[in-house]
Amino acid sequence: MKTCKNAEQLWSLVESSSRIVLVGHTNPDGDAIGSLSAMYYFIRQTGKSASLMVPNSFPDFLSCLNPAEEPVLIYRNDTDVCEKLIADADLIICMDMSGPKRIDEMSDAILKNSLTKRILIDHHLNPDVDPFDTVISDTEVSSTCELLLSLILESPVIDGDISRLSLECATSIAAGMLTDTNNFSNSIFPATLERMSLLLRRGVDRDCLYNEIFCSYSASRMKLMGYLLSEKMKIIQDGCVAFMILDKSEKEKYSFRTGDSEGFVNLPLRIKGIKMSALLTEDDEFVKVSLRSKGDLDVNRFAREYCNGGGHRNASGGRLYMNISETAAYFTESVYDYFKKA
Ligand SMILES: [Mn+2]
Repeated sequence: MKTCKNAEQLWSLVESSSRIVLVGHTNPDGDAIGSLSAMYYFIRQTGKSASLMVPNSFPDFLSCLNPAEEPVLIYRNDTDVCEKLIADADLIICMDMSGPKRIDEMSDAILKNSLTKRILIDHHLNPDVDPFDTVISDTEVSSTCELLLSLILESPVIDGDISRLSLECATSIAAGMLTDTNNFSNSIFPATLERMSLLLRRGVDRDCLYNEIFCSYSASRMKLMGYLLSEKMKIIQDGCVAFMILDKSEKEKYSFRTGDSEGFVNLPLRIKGIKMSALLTEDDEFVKVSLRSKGDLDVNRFAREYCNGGGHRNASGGRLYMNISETAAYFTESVYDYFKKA
């Protein structure tokens, strides 16, 4: 069995490697950037270094996590540099993704060199284990950052003593936990708050991190949120499902930047009776679908069956390859079909 829960294998691979590349998923979120920077700071503490990269750019509010001495490379902007680092790597660690599908055009480069060892560290359901030599997968954690903390605590360098962890590493881990749980309102497991407590004891400034991440939006982003809720939110399926569609002209009108729609999909879940919420956003080659649900309603299954995607039971995503004008009818029909089968 390739899947292992113990950290020993991971840290011995890191120890025996010298050219390490850390990879995060497309449209990087706080958990992706947080786990990259946390792993970087930890590896640096062991006297080594690593290169960090993601397929496309990440929102400004995550810049506070970006290591100044080894900034995260953007594959789409720096393809040649990234390709060379990947080709020369002896260890590639992919984090916060269920498989290479989540890194789009970068996956070819990652999978090309069969001599390179590949590790996956992730918390999503049904990881694609085949392309990896080692898979560390745990779905009973809030985030990849939380899983990474448990692994780091088991490393010989830290050996269970949180005071040995650098503050930068602790802060990056806390950022991933803060964002994936939407400020501790979902995906909380019994160990999640204990691990967060450790990070606070280590000196993480949660208030500062909260302000950096949740209170640094632009005015146009707030106006877009108001517009979507008042003009675009549709409620269907007898008041159980809400969805909003954001098209390109609206993105332009509200000077949309990467990350601006972060959190929008959660808002309709605050309405009594709403069990499922979706945000459909027009992108260049597809329509991006974000899905959230409450309780037993499984949007992972919905994403797999109707949206070419997947994720978690209460938080999933996918892509629709159709014109944005067709998506409202398609989504409504899919919801109807899904509820009929359930
Ligand atoms: Mn995550």
